[in-house]
Amino acid sequence: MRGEPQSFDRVLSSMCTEPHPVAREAAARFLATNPGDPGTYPTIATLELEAIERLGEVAGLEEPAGYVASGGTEANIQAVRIARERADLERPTVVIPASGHFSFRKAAALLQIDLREVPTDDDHRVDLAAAKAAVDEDTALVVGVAGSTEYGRVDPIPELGELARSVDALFHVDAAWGGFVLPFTDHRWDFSDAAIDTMTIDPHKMGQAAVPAGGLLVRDESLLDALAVDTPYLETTAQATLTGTRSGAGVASTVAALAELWPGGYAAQYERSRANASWLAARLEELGYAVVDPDLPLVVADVPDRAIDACRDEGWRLSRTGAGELRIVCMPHVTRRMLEAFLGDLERVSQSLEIPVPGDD
Ligand code: 0PR
Repeated sequence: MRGEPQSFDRVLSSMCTEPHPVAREAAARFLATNPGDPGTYPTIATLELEAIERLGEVAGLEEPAGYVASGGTEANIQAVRIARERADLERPTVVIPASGHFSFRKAAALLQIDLREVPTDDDHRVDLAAAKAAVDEDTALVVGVAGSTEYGRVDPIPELGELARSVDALFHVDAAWGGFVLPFTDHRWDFSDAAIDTMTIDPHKMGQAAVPAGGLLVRDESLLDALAVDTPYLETTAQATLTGTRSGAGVASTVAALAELWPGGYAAQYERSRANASWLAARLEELGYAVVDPDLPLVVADVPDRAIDACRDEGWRLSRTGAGELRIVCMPHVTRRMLEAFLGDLERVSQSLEIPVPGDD
């Protein structure tokens, strides 16, 4: 075979990153194992219990249950499925901030539930009054986002939990990206802070595990019963995952990364990423761009499309928000030197193409 995986040198758009060396090594070692068949592959099945134990510690959950999913999409779909099964409503609704990840739209299509989208406020967090108006007796699930995909914002999680309780709905927190940085902030986001039933928390994002490693945590093991199907010809009798056969690489690399990095390594990484985000935001402001003040390590700025496209032509991997702004995720592989090189290119292409800075009249 020819071909090499591309390097992360110019990747500023991704929520995945270079796996930590110990995670990479563990993934390779367990590549051919299948935690979907725990009777046949008991070693990886035991490691999965350890992965969930450790994820529970990150998310403030004693006696955690759940599993290592293929990613945040599967974990979110499964959370919606749990709520739908439990609610027993004719046409259940899921109340979700407009900032919710598009995986919930997949869940809605697959599970035939209605999404009721709640607008966000000026700071890109859910509008709580609008959320209150959106819930009713048909609400099976309320979703809160702890680290939103576009702006890295954290919804008022305890308040949303209370709101869900008030209509006897379940409460799901999507901390797919935020879960490995939020423990080092003042945000109230985890199981010890709020009446959370289920959570998505992905080791293959800020957790520095190898893809595919998503995380679904549930407060009470009985919530998984809603997902279980009988498995007559396996040695175990039931399976709660959406996938059947799945690679043990994600499970093993999750355990390896957490054993190596929780909590000190992740805390240090958070500080580095946060400092890079603040620095980048300040530099973009100096250059005259309107910047959305970063909370978690994700920077959004109003940079003209032509400048973004020209930087892309230089090899930079960049993404835009739905509103068209430049969005840069300060993942572990994103260093200060990379950001300096990017800003140098941004200034150069803008000058040579005579692209004006918005608002700089
Ligand atoms: N929940 C949140 C909050 C997410 O940000 C993501 C993925 C998911 C769930 C789904 O996770 P999986 O992809 O593991 O299933 N986040 C973005 C995505 O859709 C990250 C992103 C966005 C990457 C825009 C690049 C980009 O240009 O992949």
